[in-house]
Parts: sequence; structure tokens; C-alpha cells
Amino acid sequence: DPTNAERDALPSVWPLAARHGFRTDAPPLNFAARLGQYAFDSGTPLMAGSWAAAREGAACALAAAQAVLGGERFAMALTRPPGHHAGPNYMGGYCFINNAAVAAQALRDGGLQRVAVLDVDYHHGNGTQTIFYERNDVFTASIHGDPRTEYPFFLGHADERGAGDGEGFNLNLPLPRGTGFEVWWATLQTAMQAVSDFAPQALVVPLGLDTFEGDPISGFKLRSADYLQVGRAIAQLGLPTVLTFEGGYAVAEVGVNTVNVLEGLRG
Ligand code: 7XA
Ligand code: ZN
Repeated sequence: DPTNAERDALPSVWPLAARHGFRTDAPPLNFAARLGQYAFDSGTPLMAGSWAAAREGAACALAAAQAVLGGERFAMALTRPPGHHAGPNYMGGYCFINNAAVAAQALRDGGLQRVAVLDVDYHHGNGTQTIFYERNDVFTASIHGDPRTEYPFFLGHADERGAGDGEGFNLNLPLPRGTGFEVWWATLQTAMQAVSDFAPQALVVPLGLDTFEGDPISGFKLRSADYLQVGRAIAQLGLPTVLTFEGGYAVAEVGVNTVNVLEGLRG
């Protein structure tokens, strides 16, 4: 690609699976090298305060799940950092602890038999998928930018349907960069039908507002008013619902877009 000709070739995202003969059974003593065992990108630095913020965020997601178990119809964990890229033992995509997975597991631990996760962030929720991939008690669905061109690149294809007991309990609906609301909305209907078919007792929505047309790092074309409709659609599932806060980088509009989802839910 000629546009890359003048750039340094610096990798930013890589698959964690053991590849190319490197050993995983003899960890090095070097701190940064050891950290590499638990990260799949270069964009998730652990800084002073990162762990405290991530831990409080996860506690907030847990509190949201407990509020729903206690009878609230909706609860939102409004936190930074986000969580849906974090896997069972690795960080990435600005995420350290998977808040949506914490909420879903808390709902299960609270006695609910079936929980669905409907991820509407622009980026595939690779961590949430991986955590529940072999389970049939938590159904995971995600609408996101096609991983052939979009982060996280190494997961999120339509043929990832779950494995073992979880076969058929993961649904990926990738869409091309540039997708507008009409197609996105039709895809949401597909995802919601799959959620309904699973007959869950509660729902977790990793809510990303980076589907917004003005988002600087993403490529869908939703407008602010569309988020009212998104909130209404989620409410129409009729399920106790926990929302977690994922991406959203159009900082001037992320507030109103979030509030529009919540207004839609309330309506
Ligand atoms: O939903 N996930 C995000 O919004 C984070 C995407 C991380 C992109 C990293 C680009 N270097
Ligand atoms: Zn995102």
C-alpha cells in the first residue's frame, strides 16, 4: 500500500495464540516481556491508577447486576476504562476487566438460568465472546465493524458460532465500514430475534457510542436521534437489563448519545 511507504512498520495488535514456535511454558523474568503474555495490543498501558479505575469499574458493573437482581428494570455501569475486549486472562483495546462479563456472571450467580449479552459497540466484543464461548447459559451476540478491516482484527467473524456446549450460542453480525442506520437497524432486529429465541431472563448490553457518524476512530453512521430508537428497541425486549459503557470517542456528543439511549429505554 503506497500510503504506508513512508511509515515505520510498528505492530499494534497481534493474536495471543502460541504461534511460530514461541514457548509459553517458560516465562521470562523480564517484566515487560512477561506482560506480553497477557496483552494483545500496544494500546492498553498499565499506568498509575489503571488498576484502581478498572477494579472500581468492575465493582460498578457488579453493583448494576445486583440492582437488577434486586428488582430494578435497568441499571447502567458508567465507567472508564471500558471492558469488552478484556478476556479471562488478558487485556487489550483499553480494557483490563470485562465489566459486561462480570455483570452477566453475577446475574447467573444470582440465580438466573439464562443471560444474554447484546454488544452494540462498533468493535467486536472479543473478550466477552471468548469468556462465554463454550457455555450455553450465556448467549453472546455482537454487531460490529468487519474484523477484516476493523479492530480487534483477529476475532469477530460470522462463522464463530461457539464451541462444545456453547455451539450455537454465539452470534457475530459484522458489517462493513460505512454502514448507515438503516442496515444497522435491520441487523439489530436480527440480533434481537436471536436474543428472544434464547429466552433469557436478563440482558447485558455492552453499550458503545462509537457507532456514531462523528466518531473519530470508527466507521458506522448512526446519528444522535437514532440512539433514542436503539434504547426503545432494547426496552422492547422486556428484560431486566444491565448496560456497561464501552467505546465512544466523539467527546462533544458522547453524552447526548448516551442519554438518548437511556431516554429511549425509559420511554
Ligand atoms: O470498543 N472498543 C474500543 O472502542 C476500543 C478500540 C481500540 C482501538 C485501538 C486502536 N489502536
Ligand atoms: Zn468500540
